[in-house]
Amino acid sequence: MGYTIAQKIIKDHLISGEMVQGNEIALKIDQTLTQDATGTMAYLEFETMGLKRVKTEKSLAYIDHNTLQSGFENADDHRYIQSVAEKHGIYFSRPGNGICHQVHLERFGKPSKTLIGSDSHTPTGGGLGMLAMGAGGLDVAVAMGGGAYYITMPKMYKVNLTGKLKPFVSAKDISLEILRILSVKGGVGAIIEWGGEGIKTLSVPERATITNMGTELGATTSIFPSDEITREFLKAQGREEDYVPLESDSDAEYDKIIEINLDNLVPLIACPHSPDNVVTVESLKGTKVDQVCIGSCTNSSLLDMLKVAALLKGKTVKPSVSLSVSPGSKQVLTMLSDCGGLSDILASGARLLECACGPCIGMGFSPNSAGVSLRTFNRNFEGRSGTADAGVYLVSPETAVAAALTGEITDPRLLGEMPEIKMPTSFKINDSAVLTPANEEISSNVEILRGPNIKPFPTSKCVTDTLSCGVSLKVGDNITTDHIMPAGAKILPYRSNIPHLSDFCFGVCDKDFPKRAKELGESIVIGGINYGQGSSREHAALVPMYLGVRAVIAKSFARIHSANLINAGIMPLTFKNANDYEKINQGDKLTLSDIYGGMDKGIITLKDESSGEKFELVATFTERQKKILKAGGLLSYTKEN
Ligand code: MIC
Ligand code: SF4
Repeated sequence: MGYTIAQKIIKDHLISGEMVQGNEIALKIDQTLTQDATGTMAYLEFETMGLKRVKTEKSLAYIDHNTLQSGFENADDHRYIQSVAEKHGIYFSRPGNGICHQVHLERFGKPSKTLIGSDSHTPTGGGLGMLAMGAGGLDVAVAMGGGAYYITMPKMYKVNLTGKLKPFVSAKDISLEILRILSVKGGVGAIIEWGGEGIKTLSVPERATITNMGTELGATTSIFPSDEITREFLKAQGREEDYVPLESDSDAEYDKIIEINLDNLVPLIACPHSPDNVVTVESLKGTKVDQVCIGSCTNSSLLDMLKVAALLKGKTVKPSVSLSVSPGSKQVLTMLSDCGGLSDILASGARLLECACGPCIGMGFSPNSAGVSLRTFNRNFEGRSGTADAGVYLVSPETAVAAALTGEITDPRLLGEMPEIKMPTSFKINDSAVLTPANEEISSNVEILRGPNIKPFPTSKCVTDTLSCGVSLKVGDNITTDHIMPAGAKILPYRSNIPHLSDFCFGVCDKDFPKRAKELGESIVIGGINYGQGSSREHAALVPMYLGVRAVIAKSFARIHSANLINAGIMPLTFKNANDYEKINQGDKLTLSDIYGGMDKGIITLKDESSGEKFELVATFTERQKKILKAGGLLSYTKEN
């Protein structure tokens, strides 16, 4: 049997484990990236390991999330990261240089390499044929130190594209179509390979839009072959030498094959509050729109921006709509400006935001109350925009422009002729905003700059053989990390201050949770299907850990969050019988006994002391995970070892 693209990369990077679906495998990691909102924590963890220099081929620290400096906190964190990077051999991408995934794609990603990033949209690199995965900060810290990255050997899915996109239908619509087909949990445990004749019509940035948004499927990652289109892109970026061809074998086997005919695709839109809530744009026509945002790591490439500029040229944004445009990188912004596209965008009445995540993570530009916001982003989770009652819709750049010009949801095909946009054959290269680390001889002189906002890493407790405590919270299906640990301009500056963050934990679901959890001392959280979907933020595990959560019992978990819980010493357990979920109530007292024996058997018994009923919980942990839990988390485990 032949290999899929991902299996080939896994085979070349396998340190231990068997490439058998469901087995734990350890991978060698070639590149890492961090962003600032998860980076401070990752570097504090890296420092704790006591290593002098990173051992990867290339590690980068990007500043793109917390660029709103409304107090000393973010600026201090940036300085901290910059100094750690300089000292430990990490390249530092300065604020303003762009969104980590866009810059990484342009300047550093390489086909056939492995990349992990402390950000769930790291799979953007799959557009270049990399095996790129999102991970918790601690996993990234370990990889920087030369340690392996552990994943469960995924299933392999293939999406075959045929045909060619019609004008005004774009890569984003392909992403929305696959979300419509598979849902936000349809990719869990799988790597999605994109292939078929149709991919030959997609440039690298378009492919990257698709692999970026594959995160919303819950997939481990998504990947495209590395072909002539990849070579052209790398050549245009002045790094043709990074090109290596990569494709799956003709007899590779897949667990699922999905066919999408691009000829039949129409403009799509994801409705509040989930990226898989997808309908046609046409079906919502006439809905009044208050705000439109174009940008984010999904749709901020030069290609996207040139399209937007061409469609806005000579036209004016409706007075009732506020339009923001954030180019993905300094390269994109410079080239957009040089060709005159930026002037066309500004002349239309759009507001230019800096090359950063911005509104995507609620860092400014929150919508008006109960506002309707159309965004070219990848997530529309409740409250994420910063306005609790806003309705956020996810769309392509074409659909975003149509709404900005008409003031309502409008099928972009009504805009007339689609201007022809070509990718440049050479990009403008200027890496001045990427700082090279100090060399080994002088790095010991580099002083680490720590601000007062950086609080010590919270200590976790070891998993004991018996756990007896109350249920502090019961939540439903598809709870996102934005529910567990919200972001936004008011909270994000405290990403290195767990005690302060803890006041906001689960704020979207229940404002009293932090107080209740503290009163209980130790507690258990009950969740539904796909618990912890969304971001890679380990804060969604570290903060509950700080508040005394010892186990989360759910119907199923999202991959990165489940790993983050284990890393924080919290047991992720699933109901053997999903209906038992109904029988446990918030406030019940639960006892889990013989936990160690149960971990070996794969089943732990739970007694609900309030009802007297007993239930079975699935506890399938690898030997390594059991040791991590018993040690009280990955940091203690790593130190012990
Ligand atoms: C996101 O898109 O949710 C984020 C902000 O980029 C996160 C990381 C974070 O929470 O800092 C992610 O996707 O992992
Ligand atoms: Fe930034 Fe948004 Fe992309 Fe997350 S999804 S990395 S917040 S642009």
